[in-house]
Parts: sequence; C-alpha cells; structure tokens
Amino acid sequence: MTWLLSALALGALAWFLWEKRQRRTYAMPGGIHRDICLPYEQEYELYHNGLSLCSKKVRVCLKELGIPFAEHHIDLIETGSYEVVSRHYLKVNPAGILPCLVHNGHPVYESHDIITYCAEQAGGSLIPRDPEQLPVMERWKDVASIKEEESLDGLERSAGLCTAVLTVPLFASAMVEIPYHKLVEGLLFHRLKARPLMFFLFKLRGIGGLPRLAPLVKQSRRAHRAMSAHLDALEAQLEGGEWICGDEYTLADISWMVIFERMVEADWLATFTGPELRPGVWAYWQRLQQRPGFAGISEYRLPIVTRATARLVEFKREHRDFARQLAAVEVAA
Ligand SMILES: N[C@@H](CCC(=O)N[C@@H](CS)C(=O)NCC(=O)O)C(=O)O
Repeated sequence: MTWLLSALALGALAWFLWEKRQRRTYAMPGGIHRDICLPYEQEYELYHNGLSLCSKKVRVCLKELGIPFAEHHIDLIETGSYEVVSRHYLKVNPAGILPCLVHNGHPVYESHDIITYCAEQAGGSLIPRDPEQLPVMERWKDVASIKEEESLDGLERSAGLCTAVLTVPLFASAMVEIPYHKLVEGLLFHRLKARPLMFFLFKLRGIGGLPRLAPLVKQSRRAHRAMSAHLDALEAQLEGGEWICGDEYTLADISWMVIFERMVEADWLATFTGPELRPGVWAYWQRLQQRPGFAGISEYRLPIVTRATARLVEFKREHRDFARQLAAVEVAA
C-alpha cells in the first residue's frame, strides 16, 4: 500500500514538473513584438474574453476603427476555466493574461498599448489632431488603464485599478458556478499566484462573506473614495466638450467606456452617476453607448456574466447593508 501511494505521489510530481515546463510563464512588455512569429490566418487576430475589461477596450477600438479581426475566445476563471494558463494560450502570451492582438503573426501586448498601435495602424484615427490635446488624451487613457506593474497603492492614481477592486463582488458571484477543481489549475500554473488565491477565497466565502474580509473592505472603501474623486475630475473635464478631448472622440473615451460598462456589470453605476449625480458624466455614458465601437461590448456579453450580475443584484436587494459596508458611503437604493 505504501509503495502504491509513493508511486502515485511520484507520478503526480513527475506530471506536475513536466507540465510546468510546458507552461512556462513570464511577464511580457507591452507593444508589438516583431521578433515573435505566431501562426495566423487573418491580418488581425484577437485573443480575448467577453468579460475582460482590457479585452473590451481593444474590441471597442477595433470596431470603432472598422478593422475586421478573427477572434479566439479564451476563458478566464470567472467565465469558466483557467484557459489563460493553458499550453495553447501561453504560446501566444506567456504572461497568461488577456488580451493579445496578433498582427500579421506578431503579438501586441497590454491593452493600452494595443489600442495605440491600432490607432496608429489606422493612420492616426482616434488620436487628437490638435497637438495640445495629445497629452490630455494620454493622461486620461493612462488613468483608466490597469498597469501590470501597479500594486493597489495606485488606487488614487488609477481609475482602472479602482475598477478592478470594485469588481470583487461580481467575481465572488461568478465563483458560485465554478467548481473548486477548476481553481486548482490556476494555483498550479498561474504566474501571479495572488490572483487564483483570491478567487479561492471568494469561492470559499461567497458574496455574503466579503464584508467579513477586513483587508478587502478597507481596499474596497478606498477604491470607492478614489473612484468618486476620479469621476469628479471627469465631470469637470467634460465641461470642455462632449468628449474628454473636447469635440474629438479619442482613445481616452474608449478607455473610459469600458469602466462604465463594468460599473453596470458589477452593479455600482447608480452609486457613482445618474441624471442627478454627476449629470455630465451620466450624459457622457449615454453618448458612449451610441458609439459604433460599443458593439465591441454589446455583441460579446456572456450568459455566465449576466447570471453573475443578476445574482449580485438580487443579493444586494436582500442585504441592504452589503453595499454600504463595501462602499462606506451612501449607496443608491
Ligand atoms: N495590463 C494588462 C492587464 C491584463 C489583465 O490583467 N487581464 C485580465 C483580464 S482583464 C486577465 O487576463 N486575467 C487573467 C488572470 O489573471 O487569470 C492590460 O492592460 O492588458
């Protein structure tokens, strides 16, 4: 019996070490990598996910520019499994994160760099013609981005990071449908171990357990305060015109569109804006939804995410205190 158990343990270890060699992960700098050649059939191919905020940004940009692309939908654990650390996706992006755009076989990484690359390929569309507006676009695009190297210390600087923290209740809701064994793959092979560990915790605690996680509550409240400040700044910026750069619709607006969509998915929109609350921001969000690029969001909604949102909304209706605990501000009913 002992022999059998030892043999099984050795077999499992050998499999793990072999598999780990096949699934090597490491960070990849943003931008185009002309030295890497991947198989491709179409000029533009996008590896993406329906829920992923950064994938949405790239889809919206491609749609807005009218660039056709072949798609490869890759699951995140929130949408079903750890396909981002599968052997086949790690060949495309060894960092194991989405999205990745492949242009004529060369990968482009980091969503903020991908949209700039696409705009440049399209002859400078979505980049302000007025040179004075260029740093304005860059600043607002940057604030909306999630930079890989940033820790949560950057919440006050980055609305993108705030959005990631505000998504936690949606993640916890999504985990209801994900079996534990699917999370194990992430623990074994994910480059950023903190991510699968967090999902494990969310699965273990459920939506209702989140307010008892003191460090999470602290960050969540901070993210709410910081996001409110970001939106106050946006409200002021929009006094200058319809879009962030006045009358020019740019990459900055695309970067913010996906943040509003995430607020809808994670059921926080009414906390941050409405016809009475930051009316300029509210009107801006209505305009954003009329853009052709919005199809990059509306055409890719996933039933598993719709169910996660519905569960979260229902939970918040039944537990009025939940939102107040996580936001530490008055929350719209
Ligand atoms: N800085 C990166 C962030 C990419 C990122 O974190 N992507 C998420 C989805 S929005 C992801 O792939 N997560 C997979 C995981 O961590 O398991 C970008 O802007 O592209």
